[in-house]
Amino acid sequence: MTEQRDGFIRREWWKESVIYQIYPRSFNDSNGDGVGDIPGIIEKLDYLEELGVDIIWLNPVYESPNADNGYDIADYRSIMDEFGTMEDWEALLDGLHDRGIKLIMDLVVNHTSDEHEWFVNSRDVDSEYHDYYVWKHGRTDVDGFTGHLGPEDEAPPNEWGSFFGGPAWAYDEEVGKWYLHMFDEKQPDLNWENPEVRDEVFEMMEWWLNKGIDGFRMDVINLLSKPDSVTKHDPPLNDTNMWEAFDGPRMQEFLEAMYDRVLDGHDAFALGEMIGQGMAMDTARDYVEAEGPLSTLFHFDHVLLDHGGEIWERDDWGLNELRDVLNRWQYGLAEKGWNSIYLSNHDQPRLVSRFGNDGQYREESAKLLATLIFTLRGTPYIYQGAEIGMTKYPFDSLEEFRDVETINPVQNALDNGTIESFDSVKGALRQNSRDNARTPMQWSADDNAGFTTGEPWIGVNPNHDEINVETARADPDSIWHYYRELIDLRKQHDVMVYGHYDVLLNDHEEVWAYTRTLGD
Ligand code: TEU
Ligand code: CA
Repeated sequence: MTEQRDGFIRREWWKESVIYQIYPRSFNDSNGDGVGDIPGIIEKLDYLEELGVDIIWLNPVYESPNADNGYDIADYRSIMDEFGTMEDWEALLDGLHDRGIKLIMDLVVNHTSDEHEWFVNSRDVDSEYHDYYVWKHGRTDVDGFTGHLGPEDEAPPNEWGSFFGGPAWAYDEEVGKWYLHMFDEKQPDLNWENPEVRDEVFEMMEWWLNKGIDGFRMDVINLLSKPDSVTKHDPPLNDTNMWEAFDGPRMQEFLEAMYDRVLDGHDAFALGEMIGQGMAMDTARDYVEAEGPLSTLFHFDHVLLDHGGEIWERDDWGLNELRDVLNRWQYGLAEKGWNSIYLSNHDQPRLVSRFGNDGQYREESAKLLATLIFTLRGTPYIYQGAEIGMTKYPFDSLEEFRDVETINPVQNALDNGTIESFDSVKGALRQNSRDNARTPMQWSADDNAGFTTGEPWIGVNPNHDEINVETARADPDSIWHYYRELIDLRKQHDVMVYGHYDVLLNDHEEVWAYTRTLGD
C-alpha cells in the first residue's frame, strides 16, 4: 500500500474519502421499464459531484437471475441486461473519473448463482468443476430423520441453517449429493479450499482492476474459509453450528494471497463485509492492519442491536448499548486498522426510522445521525436517500415485499403456523425488512418520485411528495445541504479524519459526548 506518513498520521486516500452507495435497481430508471439502470446513474453524475462524494460503491450489476438482486452472479465478467451493457458501464466509470470520483465494485465470491456455468458443470462428478463447490454426502446414521427435502433415509450433511431460512444444504437428485448454500438455494457456496477457485477469482479481480476500478466491497468475505468439520470430512462432522462458520482457519491465508496476488499491485481499496456478531478485536486487526490484507471492514454489532432472532422479531436497545458497541470498535481499531462508519445500507432499514424519529423530528434526527457518521473516526458511508432523510415504507401485505430474506421465512412461518397472520408481524417487518431500504430514490414530487416513467419494481414511498431531492435542494436548511456541508468540513480539517476519539460521559442515557483530537 502506498501509505504516506505525516507525523503520527498514516494517510490513505480512502481514509479521507466519503463513500456513497448506489443500489442500481432503485436509483434511477432511464428507459421506463421500472428498474433502475446504469444509464440512469449516468444521468445523475452531476448530482453526485454536487453532493461532493469521493467514492461510489456500486451494488452488483453482473449478469444474474436475481434470486437475491444480483448477489447471485451467473457471469462475473458481464453486465445484467436490465442494467445496460458493458459500454454503459465503461461510460459510467469514465464519467465518475472525469469528476474525480472513484468507483468500487461489489465482489461476491463466497457463492455464485446456481446458473453460473461453473455450478452447472459441477453437477458432473467427473468434471474438474465438481470440486468448485461444496458437494457432500448426506448422513444416514441419523435416527428417524425424514425432513429437509432429501431422500427418505438421509439427513443433510450437517444441521446448518441458511441465513435466508431453511437448511443450508440442498439435495440434487442428478448428483446424489447435497451442496452447501449459506444463503438462498440459488446461491451455492464456492469451495475456497480448491486452488483453482482461488485462481479464477483472483484473475477475475485483476480483470476488473485492469478496467480501471479503484477497489472492491467484498461480500460476506469472512465466510470464505469453512470450518474443518466441513472441509476435511465427508459427510461433515456435525459438531459446529452456522454461527461458528465465520473467520474459518484459512481466512488470513486466503486474504493475504488475494492481497499479494491482486490488491497490492493496484493500490486498491478493499472493504470487507464481516458477518457475525462481536468479532474478537485481534481477529479484526489481523484483517485490516496497515500492511493489509484489507483496508477496512463492515461489522454488524450496532445493526444487530434491535433485531430479534427472526426477521419478524424485535429487540430493545438504548444509547448505552449503541455507544458500547461503537466504542469497542473506535478504541479497538485506534492504533491498528481503520473503521467504516455506516448506519444504513441496502440490507439495513432507513437510519432515520431506526435510530431516529421519522415523524415530528425527522429533519433534526437525520441531521444528528449524519453528524454521528461524520464525526466518529473512520470512513463515512452514505446510502442513497439518507441525504434527504428517506424513511421506511408502509408495507401492508406480504405481496408488496420483494426480498427473499423477508418472503421465504415469513411464508414458511405462516405455512407451519409459527406466526398467525401477516398482520401480527407487519409492524416488525416494516421496521426490519431490507425492502425498506430498497424503495426507489425520491428525486421529485412527480409520479413515482421521478424514479421511473413506468411501473416501479417495488413500491415508491407515498411520502415522496414531501421528501425528495428537488425540495431538499431548494431549502438551504435541509438535510441534503447539511450532508453537503459535513462533506466539505471533513475535506477541510484533518482532525475530522485522523483525530483521536475520546469518549466523555460514558454512561449517560441521553448524551453521547466525545472529542476528536489531532496529535500524538
Ligand atoms: O449480506 C450479508 C448478510 O449477512 C445479510 O444477510 C445481512 O445479515 C442481512 O441482510 C441483514 O438483514 C450480503 C449482502 O449485502 C446481501 O445483500 C446479500 O443478500 C448477502 O450478502 C448474500 O450475498
Ligand atoms: Ca431501466
